[in-house]
Amino acid sequence: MNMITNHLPTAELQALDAAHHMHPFTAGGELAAKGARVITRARGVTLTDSDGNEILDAMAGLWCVNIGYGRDELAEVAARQMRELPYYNTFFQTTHVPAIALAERLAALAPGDLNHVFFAGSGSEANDTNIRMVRTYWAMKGQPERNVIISRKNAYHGSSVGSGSLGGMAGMHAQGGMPIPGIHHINQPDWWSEGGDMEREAFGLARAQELEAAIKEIGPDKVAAFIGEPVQGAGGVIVPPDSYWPEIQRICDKYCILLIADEVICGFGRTGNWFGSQTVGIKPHIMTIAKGLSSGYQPIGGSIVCDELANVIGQGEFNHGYTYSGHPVASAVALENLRIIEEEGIVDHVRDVAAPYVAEKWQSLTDHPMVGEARIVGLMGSIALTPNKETRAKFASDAGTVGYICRERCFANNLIMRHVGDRMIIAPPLVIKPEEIDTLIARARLSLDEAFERVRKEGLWQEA
Ligand code: PXG
Repeated sequence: MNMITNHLPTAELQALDAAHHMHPFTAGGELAAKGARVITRARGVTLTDSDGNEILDAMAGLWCVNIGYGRDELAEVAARQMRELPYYNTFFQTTHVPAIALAERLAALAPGDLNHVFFAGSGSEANDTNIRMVRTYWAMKGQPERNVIISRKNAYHGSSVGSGSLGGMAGMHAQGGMPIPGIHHINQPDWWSEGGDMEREAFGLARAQELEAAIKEIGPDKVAAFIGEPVQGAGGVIVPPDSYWPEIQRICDKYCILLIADEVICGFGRTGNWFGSQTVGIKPHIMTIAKGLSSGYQPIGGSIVCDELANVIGQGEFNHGYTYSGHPVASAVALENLRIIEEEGIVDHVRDVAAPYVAEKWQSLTDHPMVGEARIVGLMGSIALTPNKETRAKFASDAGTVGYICRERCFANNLIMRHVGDRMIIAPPLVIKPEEIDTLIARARLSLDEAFERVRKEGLWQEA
């Protein structure tokens, strides 16, 4: 067997990768021509690639490495757990200590009566659980016709058939027979792109009221649940107007619709509270969790469920579960991650130190000619690129052309800042220090300048 190590030349690793590795959300041919960037190690907020470049990871991997890279405690817990009990399942009336301890911890951390955890291996799996759980709940309550779940366009809830259907990504729905029946999508609260002449708060209210209109149209006795990310992440860090969530909560309460908060990105400190639901002031019946639950050190997700739902579901057998539900190693690592977040005051660090420090600097980017708005909640932020700040115009080029140029400049300047269309987004590890925030902002500015120059040179500085 060939040993493939970090010591092979980058080009050789890239060729092997292109030959055998199919990448998620990636145009294969394009990647093969260019060669994937090979990441070899990481510490704190910094990645190292196979050429020795040191890159500031302003995306915390995929929004998940909340405590930063390189925490030995998690490696030690994993090794210990692997030696003691590497695997056992939680089906058929068995359990084990790591799953018990993690469920107990999550019940204590989650607000209100969210006291029960159904484990999964990822956010996608957890949202699939949610689809089946809310429909089963209503069926057990004698209302099986209550099976429609309302979500939003441009939401991201995962990539499996169920969770991808819950999500509102048109590009995903176009492939592989999605969405499944019984999912209804309303518009998102994206004021910058879709607000037209409306005031931001009035627009937020109007977009929330689309939920009420949809419920009336579908029939209140047919709607099971509404799902939303407190702050949309993969959709481009869309910070909703303040008016939005209180109105959604009012409508869910009025029609007895279950509220599912997808906390996969917002959870575990990202917004400056333990959960995004607390930041936007909602009381969900279910929270979807993953990512920051283990800071990405192990694949684990789940649904934290309120008493009423868990009690009703518990009256029968819920024919659902995954081989790795509550996996002992993943659970032990998640528990250790939560201990670190708690004992090191990482949520307080976000709220009191990092978020206020970055907010001002992030906002200052709006003085750049290409930046229309800059928004940030806790440590998830976005800037909208535009050729005209006054009118919030889009570029004449295909959406994402300018964003991609900017992202490429970021890469060249050793900064991972993603683009979603023509929005640039950040979600750095929560442990980021003020001086690292300075570096992030300096590299972002430099990359914006270089992108601006290229955009003008290539004749892309044009309004749609
Ligand atoms: N819900 C939300 C809100 C997410 O952001 C999922 C569910 C699905 O989780 P899993 O663990 O199944 O991936 C996510 C995942 C991106 C990107 O490009 C975002 C995610 C995943 C991959 C890429 O921003 N979010």
